[in-house]
Amino acid sequence: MTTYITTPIYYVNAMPHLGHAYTTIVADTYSRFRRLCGDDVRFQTGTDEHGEKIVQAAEEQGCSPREYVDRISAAFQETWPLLDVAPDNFIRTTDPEHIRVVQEILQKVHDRGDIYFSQYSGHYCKGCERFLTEKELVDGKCPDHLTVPEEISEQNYFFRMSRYQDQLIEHIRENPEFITPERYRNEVLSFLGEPLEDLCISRPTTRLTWGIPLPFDEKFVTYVWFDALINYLTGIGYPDGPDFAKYWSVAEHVIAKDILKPHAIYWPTMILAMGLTPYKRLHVHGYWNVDETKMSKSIGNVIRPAELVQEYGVDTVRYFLLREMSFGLDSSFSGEAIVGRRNSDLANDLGNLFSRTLAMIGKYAGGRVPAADERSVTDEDRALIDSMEAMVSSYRSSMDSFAFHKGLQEVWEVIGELNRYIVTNAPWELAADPGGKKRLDTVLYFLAESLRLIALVVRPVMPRAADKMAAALGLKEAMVTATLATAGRWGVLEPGTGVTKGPQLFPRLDTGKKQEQKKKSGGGKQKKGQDKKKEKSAATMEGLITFDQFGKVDLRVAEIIAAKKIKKADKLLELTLKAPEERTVVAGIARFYQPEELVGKKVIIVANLKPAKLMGVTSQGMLLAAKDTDEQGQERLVLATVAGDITPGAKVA
Ligand code: ME8
Repeated sequence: MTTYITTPIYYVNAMPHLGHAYTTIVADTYSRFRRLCGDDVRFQTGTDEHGEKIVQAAEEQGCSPREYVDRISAAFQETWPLLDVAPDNFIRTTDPEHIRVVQEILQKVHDRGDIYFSQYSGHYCKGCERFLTEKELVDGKCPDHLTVPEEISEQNYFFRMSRYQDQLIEHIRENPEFITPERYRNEVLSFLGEPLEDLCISRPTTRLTWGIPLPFDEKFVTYVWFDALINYLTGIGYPDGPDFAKYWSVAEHVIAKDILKPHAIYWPTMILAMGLTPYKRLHVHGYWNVDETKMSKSIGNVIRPAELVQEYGVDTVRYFLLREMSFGLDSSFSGEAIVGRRNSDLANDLGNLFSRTLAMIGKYAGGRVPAADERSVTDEDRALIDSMEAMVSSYRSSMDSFAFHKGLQEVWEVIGELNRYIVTNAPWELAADPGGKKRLDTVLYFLAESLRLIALVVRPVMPRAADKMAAALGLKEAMVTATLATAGRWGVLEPGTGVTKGPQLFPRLDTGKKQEQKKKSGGGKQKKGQDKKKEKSAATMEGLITFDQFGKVDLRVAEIIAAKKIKKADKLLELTLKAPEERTVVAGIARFYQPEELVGKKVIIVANLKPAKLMGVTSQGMLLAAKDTDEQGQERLVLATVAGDITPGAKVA
């Protein structure tokens, strides 16, 4: 299979920021994922360098447009390697080859009768670099830039977009995946419910010279969109290069919602007018805000990718952005949120699982992955294989449909299962038991093989962590570069493979220190209200939680109405609770309570815990209990119960 994935080409009137970084990391992750699936992939990004905004920005900097675009384009090109973003092509709209192709296409569309000359007057928004329709204005202003558009009347060239309206509607209807997520497809279809106006595609040279001259009238230059969108063709050698034939039919574009209309309406109609078939898929994501506030230079809360990487490390930044944002919806960035994900998902869940497993293989198996003993494989082990294989398959479909957050969530669910697997199997107890060797070997093999699969699937998101994991697990080069089809199944890791306990994958970030550093480095550009927010989050970081955070835990009284042992798990009991609806909870209390003594007890449960599978049983909550050791060093556990007349389901607060 073949994949062609692109980002927008970014305007050089601003330096790279968090929003640019997100889109480009998404495209990079997707390209790595498709390579993992064995595809021949081409990934393109670049810079958009013509237009009034650029001339203005250059004037403000006191340099020529040429000097200015070279400088900012270089800043974009230097940023991507810092984020481990590796495009195959970086295109600039000032490249001579691009200029030649734009002129060739303009001529072709003109010759076909789809470009005409006409008088025009309308509301021109400088920020959008286009005329806005009456309907788009909100209180007479551009809704995106909150400025009153200029009334301009001039003669210009127009693209006969209206001619392709019906064809476009049909194409969108026949191809449900053409624009995703669905909400954006619906938005476009609803816009197309009204007659389309033709698109003004030129500026007179009396008003703008920093653009591509129209081949049929030198007194005009192209309007930015007719120039910029064509980059997706130029970059693959339109019209007759071999790469064009190979990649155009599979083109996929990633953008944010701000440029939906140009990509979902102008671009496909332009393509139809050229006699080509439209791109394959358009993936539209939401906007990143910062601390719930719009990112803006005047507020001083613009997040720079290079600083992020320096502070948190590239893998953490990539993981955070993809895990935190539900693709398609807006999301908010905060230092607290990224540190939270780093410490809980990466350091606690994945990092600890990895270091504990390697340490145990070192201690109990001489640093070599032992072979699993067929006869000591339990139902729990078989359930684990099923979970791992199910994870690989759902990860694959989530990543393919750009639900990165979901793909990662699925991976982290099995990481949670593996951490529980260590607890229920207690390898240290097996090691202390003279007859426990075979079971111990089996448990260690299952852990190592699961980690190999996890290293494989996290690779597109965190290439560096995946490399470290592969090296520590002693994987050979061929295993590291293998595709999902060959390496994404159970049982590939060879017993006897030597493992090494390298440095920690994700050391915990000392949150207190980070806050301190921030204060020292004068990260105080925020508004006053935001400073307050920061103070609040500092309190959270030092181990205190806010009332709101506590309020998120739904504690309830539950009555135990049935209890039974779970086969082959001597520490677990399966409980049926009334709270007030019936639910099942698996509790690690079998060593402390007999099932029959539990029925009728009113306990306290965490009712809104994400369900988790334990030994094949889905547990929907957690019981509260107190634990300590008696004088002989024996562990004790007592459930938190409530006395008195209270209905099951009552809230504990
Ligand atoms: O529109 N959150 O360039 P541009 C998420 N040159 N993504 C964001 C974002 C935010 N807050 N801010 C920006 C242009 N982006 C044209 C494109 S393409 C043929 C021409 C990202 O520099 C997002 O991908 O304004 C958005 O679509 C893009 O930057 C806009 O970049």
